Amino acid sequence: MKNNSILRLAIQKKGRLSEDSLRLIKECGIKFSNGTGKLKSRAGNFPIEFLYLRDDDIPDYVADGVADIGIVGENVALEKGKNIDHIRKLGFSRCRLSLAVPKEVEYTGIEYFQNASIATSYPKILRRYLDENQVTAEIHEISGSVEIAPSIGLARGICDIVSSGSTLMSNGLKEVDVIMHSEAIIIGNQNLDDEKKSILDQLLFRIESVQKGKNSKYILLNAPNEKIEEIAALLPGMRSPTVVPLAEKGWSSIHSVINEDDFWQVIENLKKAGAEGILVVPIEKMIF
Ligand code: PRT
Ligand code: ZN
Repeated sequence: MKNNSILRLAIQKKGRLSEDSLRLIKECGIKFSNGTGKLKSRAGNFPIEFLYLRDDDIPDYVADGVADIGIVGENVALEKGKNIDHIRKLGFSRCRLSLAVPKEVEYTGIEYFQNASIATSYPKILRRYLDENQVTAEIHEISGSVEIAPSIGLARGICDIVSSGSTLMSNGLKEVDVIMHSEAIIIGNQNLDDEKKSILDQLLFRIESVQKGKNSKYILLNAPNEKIEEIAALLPGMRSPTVVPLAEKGWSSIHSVINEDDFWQVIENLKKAGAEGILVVPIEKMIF
């Protein structure tokens, strides 16, 4: 690899994606300083440069090659993005893009919006969804405070990002249909050269290790030797569990890795099978 090759990553300057995007980069062991007000900065120990931008601008910059890759919500990638690759989901900034109507409306289905007007900042995604459902409606594109549109008589309903639902509730609205679920993703330029692709692969490898670590826990427990086989069968682990004899005769310590998703079920089963002194420890990174 030529040492002058550098991958330019666009991240949101200030907003809901910024903190988690920077945390992920740090967890990948990449060191940088991001002084406030900076437009860009360079990592000290990895060939990557950061561009700090408004999230809505990131898909275009990536498509044009001003940035090589970027982190945005899938909602923005789909709305603004043309000719970009969707490379990897990142698991943070989860939300949904939904249709909402005044709470007193008796909503029976998407036909409610037939010939109605809908306010949104996501006209492209909304239009596609309405077309798929054979609904003809007028779309009012507005860039902020979409939730006030029904109360000022601008629209019959809205299509907006929902997370906890409290914004809808405090504006007298209710969510009636989810158009898409969204989370932060890495998007990429479609014509990266081999050197940039190779840096991207290294970055993705690190991200994957961090993500796998987060989804897993290291577990240590004690068990009587005659129970080892039964307990080992409950622990899928990376290969098979490590079994170490304890000083106390007839007992062993068993170590393994378990998945966060079935964590409590596995613990229950281990206790039933005779496991004692169970310790569960977070994993920072997992390399295969
Ligand atoms: O300034 P810039 O253009 O960069 O930022 P922005 O203001 O456009 O975006 P920002 O920082 O608000 O959001 C960035 C991304 O975070 C979005 O594109 C989504 O992918 C994701 N995200 C996650 C959210 C939310 N949760 C969210 N709750 N984006 C917006 N909201 C807003 C929503 O628009 C609504 O006003 O929060 C309100 C709803 O929240 P609840 O919790 O009341 O339901
Ligand atoms: Zn934005």
